Amino acid sequence: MKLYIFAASPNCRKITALLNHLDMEVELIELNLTTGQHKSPEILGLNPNGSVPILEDEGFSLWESNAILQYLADKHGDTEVFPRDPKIRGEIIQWLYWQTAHFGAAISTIAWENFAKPIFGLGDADPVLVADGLARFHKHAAILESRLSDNDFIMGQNVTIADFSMANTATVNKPGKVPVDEYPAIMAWYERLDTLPAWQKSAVPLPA
Ligand SMILES: N[C@@H](CCC(=O)N[C@@H](CS)C(=O)NCC(=O)O)C(=O)O
Repeated sequence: MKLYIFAASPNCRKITALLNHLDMEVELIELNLTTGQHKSPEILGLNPNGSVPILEDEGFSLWESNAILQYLADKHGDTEVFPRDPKIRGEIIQWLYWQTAHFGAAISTIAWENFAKPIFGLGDADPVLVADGLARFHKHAAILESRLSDNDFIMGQNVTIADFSMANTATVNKPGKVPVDEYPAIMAWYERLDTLPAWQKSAVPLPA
């Protein structure tokens, strides 16, 4: 299997953390997003969005980081990170959708405006977009905070792909001025994740 990534990307971190956790080997192919390598005809042939991560497995290509998490966990077998039990599995999938649609989307807006835009030479943060991202962030962070107040990880005592997905912006939160530090249970969960070697190893310094 080949995995196309930009190692500092939060959506790629989800996948590398899972690969480390399950001790799975893939060929990593690093694309430089700052020079547009992800928009080449070859990459667009694998993913018409021209974004990473992309997984390639014997002629089959898969994009969307949360789909890749599920595929890799399933290829590995019945594991605690994505068990076959329909109720547990259904709830993990619920959190994955919620990450894409709500929590992750709000953080993406804030961090893109405050941190990534200048790196890509796209100008200053738009205060209207930042305010919108912050409103959505606080609404959804309160839900995650409540969930994590009684649980070590999103699904209880065990780390699952929902955690690797939801925590993906950990290195971006501070430079992106995402106010996660207003949520103590979320902060404690980030610290708990940081004790896992697979998660630690997936942290890559951000481009300046
Ligand atoms: N929803 C997608 C988002 C993928 C995405 O936006 N990836 C970013 C890196 S974190 C990217 O490749 N951006 C470059 C672009 O879209 O041109 C996923 O979860 O995989």
